[in-house]
Amino acid sequence: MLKIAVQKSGRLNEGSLALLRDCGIVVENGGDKLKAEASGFPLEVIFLRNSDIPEYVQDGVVHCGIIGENVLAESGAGIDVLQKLGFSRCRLSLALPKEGKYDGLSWFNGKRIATSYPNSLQKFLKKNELNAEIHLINGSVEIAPALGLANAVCDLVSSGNTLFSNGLKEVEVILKSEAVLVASRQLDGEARQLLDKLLFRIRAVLNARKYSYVLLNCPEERLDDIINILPGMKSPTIMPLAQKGWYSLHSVVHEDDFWNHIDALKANGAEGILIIPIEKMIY
Ligand code: PRT
Repeated sequence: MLKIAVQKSGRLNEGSLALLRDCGIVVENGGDKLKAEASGFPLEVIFLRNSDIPEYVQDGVVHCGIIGENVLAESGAGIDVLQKLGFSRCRLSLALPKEGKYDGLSWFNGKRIATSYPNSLQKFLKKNELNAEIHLINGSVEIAPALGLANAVCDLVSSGNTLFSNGLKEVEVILKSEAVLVASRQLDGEARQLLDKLLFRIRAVLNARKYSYVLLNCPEERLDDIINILPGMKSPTIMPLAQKGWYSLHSVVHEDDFWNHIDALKANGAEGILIIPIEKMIY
């Protein structure tokens, strides 16, 4: 049985369980349960605080876990990132009162910075040869400048609303983060095999989330142009329509190119374009 640690409650919990669900693994997350056996895969889920997970993985109490990259960077735990998971994206940033004149990194010299991420901040200050004082606060870091406790803050930012409503502006990004699957470096044979199987399912789900399936109709004389726009995984599927001289073309399109491709398809005579989500994608 593979043991995975998932955040008990908070921003990572829902995305983690949704990812497992999309992998065909159902976990009951009711009440104050500390652990639950999943159905659909030999998996035991241990519910922990996000910040505690790196240590549990490092010590081999669990085989793997889903955490925010920022937590791993801060903990410095000796564990491996197996896969970026594409949710709970945020950044660890430096911010200061919006009326302050910011003229580059040297602004921080001699300043006091409030943060819950002292190790990541210390590393950044050292790398940039800055001499600032770190003021450790657990929670509500953004109010520190208004209380006169610090000149600036180093905190997680997602939409930027918290900084804005506290009269702060973001001036430097220290690191970017998203949810990641991490694993212990010492796994026995069975755990390693199960983890490989889980990773295979996760990758199939993540690939599918990045692509859509496209079906369209086009006249024969535009087929080559359309194939150039939509090369597909290997090459597109082409089928004749009942109407002579017309074809149906099926392919996949990546989310990054999606709207550009749709515009180009329309401009090249594609009609009746259907876009369908893909559930799993295995190369
Ligand atoms: O208690 P536990 O250790 O389990 O969790 P946690 O204290 O890390 O709490 P949680 O659930 O708040 O965050 C879990 C993880 O979600 C973090 O470690 C990040 O990897 C990720 N994440 C993504 C965020 C945010 N976005 C985020 N916006 N974590 C915190 N925030 C906070 C931030 O600290 C600030 O207070 O949200 C506020 C800013 O948000 P915006 O949208 O106003 O910019």
